[in-house]
Amino acid sequence: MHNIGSYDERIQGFSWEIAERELDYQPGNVINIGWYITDRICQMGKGDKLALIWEGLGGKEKRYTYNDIRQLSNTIGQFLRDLGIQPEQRVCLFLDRIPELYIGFAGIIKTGAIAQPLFSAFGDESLLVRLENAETTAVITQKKHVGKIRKILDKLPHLKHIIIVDDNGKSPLQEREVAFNMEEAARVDQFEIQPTLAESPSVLHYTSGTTGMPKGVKHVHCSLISQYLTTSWVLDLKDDDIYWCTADPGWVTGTSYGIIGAWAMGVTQCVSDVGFSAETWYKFIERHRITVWYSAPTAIRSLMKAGDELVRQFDLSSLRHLASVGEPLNAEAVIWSNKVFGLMFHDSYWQTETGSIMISNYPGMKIKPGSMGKPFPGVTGAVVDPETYEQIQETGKIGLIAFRPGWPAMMRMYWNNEATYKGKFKNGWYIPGDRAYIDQDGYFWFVGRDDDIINTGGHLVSPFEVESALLEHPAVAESAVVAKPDFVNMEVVKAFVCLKPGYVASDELELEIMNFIRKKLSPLAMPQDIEYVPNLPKTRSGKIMRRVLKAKEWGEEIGDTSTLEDD
Ligand code: 6R9
Repeated sequence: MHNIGSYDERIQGFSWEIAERELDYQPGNVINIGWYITDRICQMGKGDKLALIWEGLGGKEKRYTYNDIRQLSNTIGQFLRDLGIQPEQRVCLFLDRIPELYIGFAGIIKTGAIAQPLFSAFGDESLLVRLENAETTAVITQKKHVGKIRKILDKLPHLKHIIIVDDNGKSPLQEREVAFNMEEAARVDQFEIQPTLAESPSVLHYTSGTTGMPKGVKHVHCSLISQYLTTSWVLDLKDDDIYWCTADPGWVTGTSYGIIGAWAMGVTQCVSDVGFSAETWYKFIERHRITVWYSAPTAIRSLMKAGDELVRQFDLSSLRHLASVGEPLNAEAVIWSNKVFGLMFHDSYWQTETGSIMISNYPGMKIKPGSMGKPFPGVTGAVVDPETYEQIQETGKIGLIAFRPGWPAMMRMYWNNEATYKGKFKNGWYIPGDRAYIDQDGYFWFVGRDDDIINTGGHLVSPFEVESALLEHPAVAESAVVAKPDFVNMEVVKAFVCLKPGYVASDELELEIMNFIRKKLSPLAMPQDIEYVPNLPKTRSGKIMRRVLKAKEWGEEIGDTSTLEDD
């Protein structure tokens, strides 16, 4: 029996009280996610149960029980409090997928501070804009990443502490740096957890903006209510499951479902910090007898590419439920997974902003391959007219996806950016910025994004951010960045570049520019292709028409170019 029971019955008479009851939470009371994902599970008698099985390079493995993560998160919390970290200050996690990332997350939240996870692959520029915008007080990081912080330290007056978790004392610590070793520190058994309330801030995730710099999405402690119930009903976790969420906590999937959801249910999670290859992933599933697997279309398409024969070399019979998020999940991928694993990937749709799954295919419900499924019970979803924001009643007509605000995990604000936040609400709807249609059975079908943001392997990259970084290269006069189709990543970054006088187009220069962006921003934001052009198509008002360049890449009709500069 699936946790959700029958979808249609859950829709009738739905109330978030179902989750509140299961969490023993009463509105108005203290709610601290850090307590819920560690102490509460121990109080339920599961202190000796495994919370985390971690694997790193070179066959390293570490295991932590719920009592371990309770004590270790206390230890980190105490260390932060002793440093003087105050509730609601931002503490950034700039770590590879090591145990300190997962346990540190809980530790930060226990103090009432706000956890700000960032991908450790970020370069100094990506890091700078996010730490500057959040006015971050402390960063928890590793020796190998500290150089990137040192480089930008002068520009970060708010950053008081750089906490290094793997300092070996070999080279001297520099200004504002302090060493903390989670494994060696004296374990703190009793810690006074900050009595946060439903609306107290908990997590700050950065997501790419269309025209401006990245936006900090502020979440609050009661997001737990949605995250818990969606984990239960969509991912269908049960007490004896071994769960693997492949997402990095630098991305919202890695926190909402790679830390909070599963631990709030007291389930054993596995984490791999080894990187992707089809073989290592299958081995990981086989070795740990993974039962529930939450992944992303890019990974699934890479597995498809690796072929059916490889799958047969492993015993993957432990798997019982598969789910996916981040980009459109092609019908072929769903059909393929059913062929090779005997299970279909269940697509789910949501955003950093929504904090929890909004539209999904549920266990036990008929899957239409290629469809995102139906709104989560308790969430009112629709498609609306892009001009009037009136709900579209007509079956199959494309409009903007829209949700009625009111589910617990919804963002509460874009950090220091109320105007952009307000702009996301129209006619009483929250508008995520994606286009879709609804079929006669109420299933949602994704059509595309309503903006220029590039979705590369599930990661959102802002053309604006890449263009800004490109301008910092001495050879670049002007550039336009668009999505280029790609089988595995769905989209990759492509840059059209006009060179400054005196620079000559060459393959070496292309490589140099690519590398420049990789270091400044991240490997994902790095253009996979650079095309030198003498000039860029622009509107009469001087705006670059990315649409024209993108249509060319995708072999589509260019559409209305009446505002094009030299038509
Ligand atoms: C969780 C997450 C959100 C954007 C979203 C949409 C795209 C996510 C999708 C999907 C098609 C799906 N997206 N899931 N598109 N089908 N199942 O991905 O958060 O990084 O904020 O991205 O990703 O465009 O608006 P985030």
